[in-house]
Amino acid sequence: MDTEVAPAVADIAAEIAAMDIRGAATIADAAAEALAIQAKESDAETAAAFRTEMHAAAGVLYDTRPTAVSLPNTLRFVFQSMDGTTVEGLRQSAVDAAERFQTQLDRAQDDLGEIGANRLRDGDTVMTHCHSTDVLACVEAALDQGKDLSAVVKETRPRNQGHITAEQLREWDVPVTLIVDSAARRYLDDVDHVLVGADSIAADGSVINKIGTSGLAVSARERGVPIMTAAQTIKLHPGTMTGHTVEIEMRDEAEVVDPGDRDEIGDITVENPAFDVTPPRHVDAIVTERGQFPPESIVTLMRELFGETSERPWEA
Ligand code: RUB
Repeated sequence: MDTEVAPAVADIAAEIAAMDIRGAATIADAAAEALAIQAKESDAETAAAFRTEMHAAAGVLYDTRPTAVSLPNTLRFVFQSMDGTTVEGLRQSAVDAAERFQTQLDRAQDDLGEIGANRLRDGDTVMTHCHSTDVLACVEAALDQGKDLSAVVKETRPRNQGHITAEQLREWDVPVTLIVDSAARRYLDDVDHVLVGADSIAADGSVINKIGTSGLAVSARERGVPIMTAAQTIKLHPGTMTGHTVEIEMRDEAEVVDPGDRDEIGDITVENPAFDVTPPRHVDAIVTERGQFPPESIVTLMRELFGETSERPWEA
């Protein structure tokens, strides 16, 4: 019989899958919250039953979206910290670990923001793609330092996460120009930096981020505009140290073509990859809470943080 997970955990998983909860850092925060809920609401009578429930909850969360490694990294953190021989002991350690993880997540974003802000000068214009809270932390820290910034924001089809970025920047009184994705090259001459986030960073320094990032990076290189990735260390993908590649999520074609128009177009294939891979040679710096790194040297930090392991302690 399948182990039941707490209804609130199933709800959070459904919200991640539907992208009501989205963005790698926000997904990580929600996954930690969900594990804490599962631990608190468990009525397991034995330590073994409690662990089985926690594994089931982790499995439901893990299966939501495949590309953001922040999700399995969250599960790993909580499971590695879960300790005890009694239900109460395990419960307390899981709840404490989830809370600690969330606190560290917030602190890491603040620290990363300070580091990223140092790359931005007063009067700079930045170009953004998608909506990244790590990128916005850099912008916010630069504004707090008294720098004036303006932004060219790509809308980011098909889900238009650029609108969320634009709204946030306007709340901070940053002048925003919203453009369609295909206009990016034209506007690169007007900007000083391209700022993007990451869902995963591979051991070779490749940046896996919202579809369109790699094309933007190629154009930015051609124009000599520096491209910076803002990514907390929970975006580092330990599995890539042992040769695994990052799975790119393919989403529903209805995000691309309105189902009402589908028949009229005729018999075509529609594909909707949500992410792409930008090779390290097209990225100038990866900014983390541990400092900024040239992409090619990020593996050193990965080894320090994860060792050589890519184990999955959340799997039973
Ligand atoms: C979001 C996306 C973001 C990264 C980083 O994609 O690609 O750039 O997740 O975000 P989606 P953050 O909208 O499909 O989840 O810096 O907030 O972790």
